[in-house]
Amino acid sequence: MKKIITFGTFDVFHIGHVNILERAATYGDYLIVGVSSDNLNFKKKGRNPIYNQRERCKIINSLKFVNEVFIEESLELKKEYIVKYNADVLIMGDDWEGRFDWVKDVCDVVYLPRTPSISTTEIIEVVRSIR
Ligand code: C2G
Repeated sequence: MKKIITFGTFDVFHIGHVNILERAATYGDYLIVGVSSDNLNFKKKGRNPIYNQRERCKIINSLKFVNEVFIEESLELKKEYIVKYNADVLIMGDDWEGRFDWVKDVCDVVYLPRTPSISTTEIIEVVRSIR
């Protein structure tokens, strides 16, 4: 069985998130998703997520092409997670192009094109501007 692993915050879940998870699933038989902890999100983006980690995990876990979900506590633990979950391929959006090539000794690494014109940050800005 070929196992795929991917990571993300998946805050304010949107079509770009669905697209990458759906495409990632087609690379193997079993999709594992590391959902960034609230703490890790704060470190990466300088703000707390809108949805907390328990809610974000529940949303991702409810998708029919996702088989397993866990909390990602640190970007540096990527290799440990890949080995622990026995993943054959790491898949990330191409905004991370090259950034995880250092795990190539334990699995294949594939970067997929992002869905254009949508992001959590943009959604938050649009909602903020509505009055
Ligand atoms: N994504 C996408 N298209 C978009 C927006 C996001 O394909 N329009 C992809 C990203 O490239 C990423 C995944 O969806 O692969 C999750 O995106 P984020 O929630 O923004 O994740 P991020 O905070 O980048 O966390 O260990 C890696 C990090 O945890 C990734």
